[in-house]
Amino acid sequence: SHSGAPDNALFRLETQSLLWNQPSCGGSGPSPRFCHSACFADDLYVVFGGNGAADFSKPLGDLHWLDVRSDQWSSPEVSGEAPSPRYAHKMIYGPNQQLLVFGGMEGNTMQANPGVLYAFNMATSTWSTVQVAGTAPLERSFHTFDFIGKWGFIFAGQTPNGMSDLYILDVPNMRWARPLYEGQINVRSHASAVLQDKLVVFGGVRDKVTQTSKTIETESRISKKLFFLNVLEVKGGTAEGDFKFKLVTVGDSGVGKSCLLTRFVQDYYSDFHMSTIGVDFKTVITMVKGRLVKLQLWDTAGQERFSVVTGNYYRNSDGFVFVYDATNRASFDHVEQWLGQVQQHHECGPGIVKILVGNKTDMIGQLQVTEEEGKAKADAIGALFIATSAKTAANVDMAFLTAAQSLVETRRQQKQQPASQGSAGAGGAGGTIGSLGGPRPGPGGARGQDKAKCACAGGK
Ligand SMILES: Nc1nc2c(ncn2[C@@H]2O[C@H](COP(=O)(O)OP(=O)(O)O)[C@@H](O)[C@H]2O)c(=O)[nH]1
Ligand SMILES: [Mg+2]
Repeated sequence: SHSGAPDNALFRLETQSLLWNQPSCGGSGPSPRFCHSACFADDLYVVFGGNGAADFSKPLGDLHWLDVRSDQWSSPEVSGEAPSPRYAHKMIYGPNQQLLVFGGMEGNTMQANPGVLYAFNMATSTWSTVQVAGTAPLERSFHTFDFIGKWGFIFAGQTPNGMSDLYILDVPNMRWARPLYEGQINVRSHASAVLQDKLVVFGGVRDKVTQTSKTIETESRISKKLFFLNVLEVKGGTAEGDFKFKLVTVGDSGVGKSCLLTRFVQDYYSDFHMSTIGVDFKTVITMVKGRLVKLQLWDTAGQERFSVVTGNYYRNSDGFVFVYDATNRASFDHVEQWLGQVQQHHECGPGIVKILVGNKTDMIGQLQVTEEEGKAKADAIGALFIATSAKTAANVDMAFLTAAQSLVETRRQQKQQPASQGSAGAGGAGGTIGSLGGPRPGPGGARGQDKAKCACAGGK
């Protein structure tokens, strides 16, 4: 019907005959609802939550399932920490007979909090919250959540700051990871499906952020785009071992280093940034070409002067993120001095990645440094170049994930070099491999082999 009221009819498409029918089911099924979530748990078609009123005023928290062998509905007696009534969440059926629920809305507001993962144990009919390591995706709704292999994929949706992102829930290890993927898709209320090792995303509402002089406008339109997310080059899993890299941010005070890190790690930005004292680091686990990568991101807090930043900060770093403020020419002119400072404490050998980041590109009318100038300087100092805005999130993921990708490639090339070759590169402790301790990447990642220098690494 088109009365605008939620519905509770159940339809079934016979895939052989392509005929739709409405099975007559026994038991009492779910009340009329929309924006609920449903998935199969073996022979049970499970429905959880939703909203019972067209004006979104009746969030629901009940659980129902239809046994497709008998076409009988039932509603289990549940115990434990159940999620509050919600809609626009997503539910998947994971291993160990567990339903996993992420996101959703209770009312009309959302906060920039990390999302909570709920589990429902089908064997014991018990709800619980799951402890997951790593940085959780922000609270969101109208996202998708799919289970492929051993991983749950949470994609985009509506977050308090409207940004799209992709998170992987590594289910066996209960750990959040963020993969590298090309292109940023701001989408919500999309539909997803799994095709072998690909996540297929169709439709949704896409927010396009356009920058005119001095203004940023968001335009929403309904999409008919079909995306294939090839993130599942991860099929090989993490058997080869993880990479760990230390990345250090460098640059004048006020250029936006802390904002960039906060945007990358928590997908959050505020104009009113509180600075902390001392040196701080954040850890992100990401996925690059099927390998888990742990990025340790170091940030100085306040007092960025050449004399103050000490060798400890740079020691054993695998990469340097030089940041300038594109609306502040002095901060751009200081980049060479920062490089000089780094080089006093660090070898900057061939395995090291350098990235030059021109930040605050959202301030169109006030730019003092062009991208061309940025690129030229990056070339001159053997760095990659990326223009970002921590405020709009433009290219922020790209900046850090490009660094990670470049390091992974460099390490792979190094592994292929015989240990005796190319030892012309300055030796010594300068943080190449082994910087963070713990297991090092790859098969045969013995330190002797790691010391092999690669003439072609670093920079581009
Ligand atoms: N317009 C705009 N302002 C930014 C951006 N990134 C940071 N800021 C502002 O610049 C100020 C300094 O940022 P912060 O991250 O503390 O700089 P840090 O000293 O390098 O860590 C903050 O007050 C932010 O509001 C950006 O991309 N665009
Ligand atoms: Mg700072």
